[in-house]
Amino acid sequence: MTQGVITGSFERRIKNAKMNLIIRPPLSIKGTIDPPGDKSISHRAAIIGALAEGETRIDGFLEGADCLSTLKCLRDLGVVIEGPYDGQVIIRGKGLNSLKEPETVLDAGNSGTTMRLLSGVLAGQSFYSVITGDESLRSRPMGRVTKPLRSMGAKIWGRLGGDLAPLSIQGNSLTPIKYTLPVASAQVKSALLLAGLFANGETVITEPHRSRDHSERMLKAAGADITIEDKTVRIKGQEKPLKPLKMKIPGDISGAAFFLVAGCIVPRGIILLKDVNLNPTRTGILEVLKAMGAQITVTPKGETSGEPIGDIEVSCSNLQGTEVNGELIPRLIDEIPVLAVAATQAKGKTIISDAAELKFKETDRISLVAKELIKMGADILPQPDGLLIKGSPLHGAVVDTHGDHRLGMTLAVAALVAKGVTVIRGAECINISYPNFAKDMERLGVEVREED
Ligand code: SPQ
Repeated sequence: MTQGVITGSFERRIKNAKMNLIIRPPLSIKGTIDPPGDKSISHRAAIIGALAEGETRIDGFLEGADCLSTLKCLRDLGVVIEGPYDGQVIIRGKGLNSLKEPETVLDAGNSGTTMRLLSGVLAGQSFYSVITGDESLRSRPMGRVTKPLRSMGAKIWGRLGGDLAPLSIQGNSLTPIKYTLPVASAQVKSALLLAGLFANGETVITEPHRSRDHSERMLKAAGADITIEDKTVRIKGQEKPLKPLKMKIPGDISGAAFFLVAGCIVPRGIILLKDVNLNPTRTGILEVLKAMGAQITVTPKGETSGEPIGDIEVSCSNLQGTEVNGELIPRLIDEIPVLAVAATQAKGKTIISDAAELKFKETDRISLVAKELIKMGADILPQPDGLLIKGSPLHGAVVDTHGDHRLGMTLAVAALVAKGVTVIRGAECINISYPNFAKDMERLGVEVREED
């Protein structure tokens, strides 16, 4: 048995060794957290940097397994990358047409963002490539990107007629399309925008609701011909080289969300989260928690790399149940698991609907969030498109992450208010998006123990 989360984390990230987290509920929590660099922005900084001409410098790059998968794929495509060294990455981009045919199968690991965004890039190359991922990623739907990419002229094959990875892509010359997404998705939108760089003319993409817009912001800063009007984005085939950027990646609000909820529900809790990304396409969680009665103070601190940032202070609050649906969903999709924990500690009923997309994440987050929280005594009912939760006390239990990082951290937050000890099996997956999660819990005074 190993104790102390801090020393073991790096080795575990490399070896992906099995690990359980054992958490005892604290009397209170207090402290300051610097959330990890934003995962979505880190992926995009690396990919757009690889297509730019010149040296892209990234500070605060998320060194989680997903973003490391993106760097590995780019290196296999011939891109020269230094780092990450303590969050610093240098990408020596050689332009839009500089990628090389990979000698090996590209491995996106557990990362949907890596596979979907790179599919858009690979579709417009002059070479052949194959991209695959782990068991979870190989079961996630890819038809949402392969179908529109095919209508741009891409040649893509995969299992189930192109819906499942491994995807095999013969790069081709692309023609622009006008495409309306059936469901809001930043990954599909971004894949098509990246493919649009290689198309001959203007690609037009419309979403039913706005999803995160980091690709649009970064492409614009790099000199792409991109315009945004309400829910429609237009991009023209890129004629000039993309400019390399100097970027400081803001803190990830999706990582911060675990501590936002923890601060609200743990008695006498008070947490300050520093330099968090406040992009309005990501701040749905703040709006919902405030509507539930959370005591949250946001102090804006301007912009970093074209993204608004600020500090967020949260303290223990009396929460009320609420309804979450519609345009809010894409603005907090990854925070719904931990929102469910907040709802277990709220007075009354919380109804989350219009969120069927949760079934297609690293796991089916509707059924597994319910299944694991029920083990801790939650009154939670899975619905076809969401969750129905009634406030109820929680108790410690042996629970499982099912390999899903966000489910792992959600259960850790639930453990903070559960009576007795909670054992979280398969907690090594937390390294996918938040390598210092357990260390940050300890920083707030929580007793967290690792067990091999
Ligand atoms: O990359 P991956 O595995 O798809 O990651 C997740 C997550 O929980 O970290 C989803 F499972 O986040 C997605 C998010 O749900 C990251 C993302 C992005 O960076 O563009 C967009 C969202 O997905 P989608 O399908 O709505 O575009």
